[in-house]
Amino acid sequence: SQFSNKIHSAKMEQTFIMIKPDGVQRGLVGEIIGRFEKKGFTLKGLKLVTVDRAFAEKHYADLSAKPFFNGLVEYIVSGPVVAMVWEGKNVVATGRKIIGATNPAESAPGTIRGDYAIDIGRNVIHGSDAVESGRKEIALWFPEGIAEWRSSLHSWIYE
Ligand code: IDP
Ligand code: MG
Repeated sequence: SQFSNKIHSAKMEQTFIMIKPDGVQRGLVGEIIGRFEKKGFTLKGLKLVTVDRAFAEKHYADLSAKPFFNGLVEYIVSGPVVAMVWEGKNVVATGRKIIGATNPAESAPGTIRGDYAIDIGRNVIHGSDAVESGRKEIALWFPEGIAEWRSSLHSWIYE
């Protein structure tokens, strides 16, 4: 074909992305999904869910010793969130760049947190910090599994 078959060796990854309750309440769902879509990443899982304390504590288990842990859990259970799985080459690290620094005071303009957030405890969005934590988070949030499909745009996005 006119297209290289290098796509078969492209290092595909998956990441767990969550639009937090403030992002949902503020009407940022479409904007955020659009940024990942337009970049070229593939949506593999999507749902609107309200989680309970125990679930939020599990998701943020690594932070349980932090002084802000309780407030963080309260924040995450305060309303529905949009849970997603996105797939693509380097999507974990690139997703974190699209999201921006944890503290919106330090997030660059052009990033989601840089453009739409002010306080660290209302920073709109979560993204997995490594491929392995992504795997764990996807298993936690999508025990039912995720969609299996391949975008027909694949060869227009990957060389
Ligand atoms: P990340 O979301 O950029 O990966 P983490 O260090 O994993 O940042 O922290 C998880 C979440 O906990 C942050 O997104 C933020 O909402 C909250 N958080 C982190 N540090 C603080 C803090 O110092 N005060 C209040 N909330 C915090
Ligand atoms: Mg984190």
